[in-house]
Amino acid sequence: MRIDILTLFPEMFEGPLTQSIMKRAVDKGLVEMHFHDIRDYTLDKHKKVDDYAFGGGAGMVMTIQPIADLIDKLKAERNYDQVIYMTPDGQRFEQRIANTLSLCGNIMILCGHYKGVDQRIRDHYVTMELSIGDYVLTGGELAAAVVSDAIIRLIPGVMSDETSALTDSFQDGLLSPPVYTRPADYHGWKVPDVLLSGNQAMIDEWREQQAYERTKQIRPDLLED
Ligand code: 6GU
Repeated sequence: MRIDILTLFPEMFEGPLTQSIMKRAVDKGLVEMHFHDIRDYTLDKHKKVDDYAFGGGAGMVMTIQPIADLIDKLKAERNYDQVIYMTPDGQRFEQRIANTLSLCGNIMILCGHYKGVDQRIRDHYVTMELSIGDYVLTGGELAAAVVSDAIIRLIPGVMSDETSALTDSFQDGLLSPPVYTRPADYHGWKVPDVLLSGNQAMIDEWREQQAYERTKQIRPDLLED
C-alpha cells in the first residue's frame, strides 16, 4: 500500500508514524508513506497558501491552486482508490472504515488547516471525508496519523501475531476483556483464578462475559445494533 499525505506541516509526521510497528511496516516494504508540503506547490510569489473567506468571517481558507496542482501531479503518476480529506465535519472514522481502507492500493490524505480548504477541492477531488471524533484539533495532521496507523496495522504481515488484529476491541463489536501477566499475585493484587485454571473453555467464556460487561458499562451504544 502507498499512502500520500498532503499537508502544510509535514514535520508533524516525523514522530508518530516512524516508530515501532509503523516503522517496521515501512522497513518491510509493506507500506510506503510519502509526505508532500502543499506550500512547495504554490505559484504565489509570497508562498501564500491561504486567503480570506468570501463573504467574510474569521479564519483563513486554504486556496485551490497549490492543492489542485499537487493532486493533479500525483493522480497523473498512479491511480488512487480514495482521496481522503481530514475534517471535523467529515464522517466519523471507525474500525469498519479502517478495515475497508486496509484493502486499498494507493490512498491520498489531505490535511485541512485554518478554516479548511476551498469547497471546490472537496467537490472536485475528494472521495471521502473523515473526522476522528467530536472535538476540534488545530489541523488534520494528527487525525491523518491516527487513520494511517489504524489502516497500516491491518495490512497482512504488519502485526507479528496476525490474529491479534482480529481480537481487538471493536473487531467483534465489543470492548476487549481485561488482561493480566506475571506475577499472579502482586503485593496481594491477585489475577482472577479462572485465568490460572488451565480450563480454556471456562477462560473463553469468562473473557466473553467480561467483554460484554465492560461494553455495557462503558459503551452501551455498541450493544444497540
Ligand atoms: Cl480530521 N480535523 C480537525 N481539525 N479536527 C478534528 C478532526 C479532523 N477529527 C476530529 N477533530
